[in-house]
Amino acid sequence: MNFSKWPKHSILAIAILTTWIKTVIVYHTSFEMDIENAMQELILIINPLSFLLFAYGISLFFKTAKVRHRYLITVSVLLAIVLFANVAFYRFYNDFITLAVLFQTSNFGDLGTSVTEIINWYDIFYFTDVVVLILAIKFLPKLQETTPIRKEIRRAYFVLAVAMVFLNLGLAETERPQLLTRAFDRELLVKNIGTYNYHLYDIYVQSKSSAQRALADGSELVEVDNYVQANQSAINEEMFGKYKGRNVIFVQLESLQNFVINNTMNGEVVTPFLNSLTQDKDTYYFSDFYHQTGLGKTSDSEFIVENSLFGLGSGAVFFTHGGNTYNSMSEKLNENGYFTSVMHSNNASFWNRDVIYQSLDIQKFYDVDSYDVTDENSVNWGLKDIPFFEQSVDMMTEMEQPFATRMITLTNHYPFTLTEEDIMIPEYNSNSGTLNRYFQTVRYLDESIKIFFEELKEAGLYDNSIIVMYGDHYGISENHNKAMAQYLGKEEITAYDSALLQSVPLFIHIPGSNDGQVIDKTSGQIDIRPTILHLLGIDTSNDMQLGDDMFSEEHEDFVIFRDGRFVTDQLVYAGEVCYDRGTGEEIEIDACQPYIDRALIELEYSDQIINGDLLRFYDEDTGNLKQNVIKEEKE
Ligand code: GP9
Ligand code: MN
Repeated sequence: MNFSKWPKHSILAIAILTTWIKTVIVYHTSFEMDIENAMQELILIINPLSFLLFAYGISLFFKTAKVRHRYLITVSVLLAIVLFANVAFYRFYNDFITLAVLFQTSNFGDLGTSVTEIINWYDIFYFTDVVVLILAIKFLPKLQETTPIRKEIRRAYFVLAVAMVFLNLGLAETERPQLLTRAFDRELLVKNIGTYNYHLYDIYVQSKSSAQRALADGSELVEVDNYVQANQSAINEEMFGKYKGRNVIFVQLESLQNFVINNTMNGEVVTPFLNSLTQDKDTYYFSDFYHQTGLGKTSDSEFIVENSLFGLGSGAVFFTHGGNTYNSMSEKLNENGYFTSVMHSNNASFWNRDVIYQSLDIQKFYDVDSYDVTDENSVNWGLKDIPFFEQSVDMMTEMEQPFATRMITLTNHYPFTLTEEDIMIPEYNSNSGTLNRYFQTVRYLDESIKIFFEELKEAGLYDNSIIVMYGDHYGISENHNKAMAQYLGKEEITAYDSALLQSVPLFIHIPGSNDGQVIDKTSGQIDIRPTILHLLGIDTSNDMQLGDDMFSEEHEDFVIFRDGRFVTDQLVYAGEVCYDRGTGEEIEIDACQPYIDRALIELEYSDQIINGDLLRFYDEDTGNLKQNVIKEEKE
């Protein structure tokens, strides 16, 4: 090879290429990333490039080759350290590093003892690109060392870098819509925007929330507390503690909306088992109950139920505030002798569950690794609901009692697909494949719950438990309005209809209670925490919660959605229009105004608590501010 022919920017090109190739090899050898199609593979291959072009490209601004080379070596060493740190972390936690976790020092207690097991001698290969770069600088002839770099070249170079960013984001958006706004999962982020960009994104999200946290001092809580106290209804004495000591099994029913309950599709009953529960002597069926989730979807509904606070207006609070102090329902249950867990057959890192569950004091997460998942028993997102319930009940028999667990189903999730043998009713006939298939997966979900009840009885867990089941969020978005209008026999779906379609079913099934009823009080997920804790005889009068006991005589028919819409027994407010609930007619805004104001206040208080991490200042045993915390934080 004739070295004198090497072009001027060879060193920069070598730095970019070697780190790029190394990163792609590391993706494939050191992380377990499910690549499902050629597009995902392509995104994975190109995703380190945009960041590397920028990071190394800054060298073009330095005048002498010497400084340029020093800079390139420094960057390559730093990037190698970052990548290797992720590899080491992944070996232990099966997850990528996030700033929030780095600062949760308790995590590293575990890591410290096993560093020697995590790191091997051959890990030196993770620094191969640094070595190649140093050798290249040493041995390649130094051409035109001091000529300054032409502006046009620099400009063209950065135009190319920006184009790479757009290409990457564009491809990622087609593969995963709303990737950045919803921030589902670190694995998905890394898969789509690359490790290095992922860290930038994480730094941005975390610094935004720590700035808000740093500015808070707890004094904001006084006003919130007054509001909360004024809004708590008197407890229902008869119900308080009536089921003390029972196990509680929450079942989050994926994407289940209320419109399918007691309804048919082309003559087929969609939810025969759940329909029977609406008439059952041991079941309270709440027929005017709503989800209150935002972009965090499933995770928001978990958050709302645990904390009786709203999720956030943008992003998923599970991600953005996973390290906050919370006074969760699980924490209260632990204090009252319960063993708390979540059962869900997905990666632990999805929705940042592995991290926030520690903050929520959930004692055990039965994630995908607790289940036997095979090609035969899975579809769509993973383990089918019937084997999920069967395997979960087996694990429940081993749990220390009383226990409280939250089971999260998966099969009735977009794109609503089933394998042939699980199809029990035909598809619907609209222009929306999504809605057409939805009825079939809902039918399957219904069947799985029936089997779940039978399994609980067989395992001897049924009589001593309370089973609380609710839809987590809508399954059919407004993109399918035309098909929905056809199904509901309406001309069109208006903002009024859309709001009412956010109703999800809630069943509180209490074996032996003999008091089953259909309850049409207007309520929402935020009310579950106080309602259930009160049934178990656990006091919540000092808790910073925005929900209200649904069994209270004073419970107000008023439910607020995350985007400011609301529903009462008389009114619906949506699309900035006030509707008479009974007729669906538009009415004067004055009728809605007091509720509009209250909705904004409640959402604002909830945001303040979360953004300021205010519960770290609050002592829920006494209902007072922790004075010492305020002082410490200020020092
Ligand atoms: C993932 C599952 C689905 O674990 O809970 O989340 P979703 O997409 O419905 O928010
Ligand atoms: Mn969901």
